[in-house]
Amino acid sequence: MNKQDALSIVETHLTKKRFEHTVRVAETAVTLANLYQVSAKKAEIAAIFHDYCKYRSLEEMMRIIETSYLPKDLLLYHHELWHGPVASIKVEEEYGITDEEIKSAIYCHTTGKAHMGKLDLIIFVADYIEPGRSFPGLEEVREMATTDLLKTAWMISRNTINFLMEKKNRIYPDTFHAYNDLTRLLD
Ligand code: DGI
Ligand code: FE
Ligand code: FE
Ligand code: FE
Repeated sequence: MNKQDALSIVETHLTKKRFEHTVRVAETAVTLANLYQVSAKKAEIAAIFHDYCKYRSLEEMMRIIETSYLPKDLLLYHHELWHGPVASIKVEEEYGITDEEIKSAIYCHTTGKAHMGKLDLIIFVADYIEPGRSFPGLEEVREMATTDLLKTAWMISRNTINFLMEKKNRIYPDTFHAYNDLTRLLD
């Protein structure tokens, strides 16, 4: 699938703001892909579809989790965690995207997971640092992204867990798995 077709597809499913975020994530992902020697084409497609299912109804997402191979424990956690895994199924069903690296990067973009591959890391990082975002501590993460992809993902993982704990939110196991695995790799 080419970039224009992919953008036209997702645009109809997203709000204007979310679509603009998607375009910026795609640009950021391509930059990171070139910097860290990953296929820019794959990074672009994964980025364009990463939030494809962000605005699906809870009923539809729930049904897809229940009737697919997705882990059922997702249903025990916040519905914000569902749109990545659900999109990884939908892009294959609806657009024949079977590339496991692309599907994986879409799947884990919100939480991360253990043993993330380079494309997973790039989408995880691009979603967090895209130029439209602004919050305390982000500049430090953006700077790290120019030199060390693993350390950057580690910082994001740590920041996300700190943020969620501060808000007394529950934390999905993959979020911890990402942090633990990245910490081990940095040791
Ligand atoms: O879809 P986006 O808004 O672009 O970004 P995203 O899919 O990365 O979602 C980010 C949100 O997800 C952010 O507010 C933190 C939250 N999140 C990440 N891991 C967990 C989580 N929320 C809960 N409750 N539990 C988690 O483990
Ligand atoms: Fe998302
Ligand atoms: Fe994210
Ligand atoms: Fe996003």
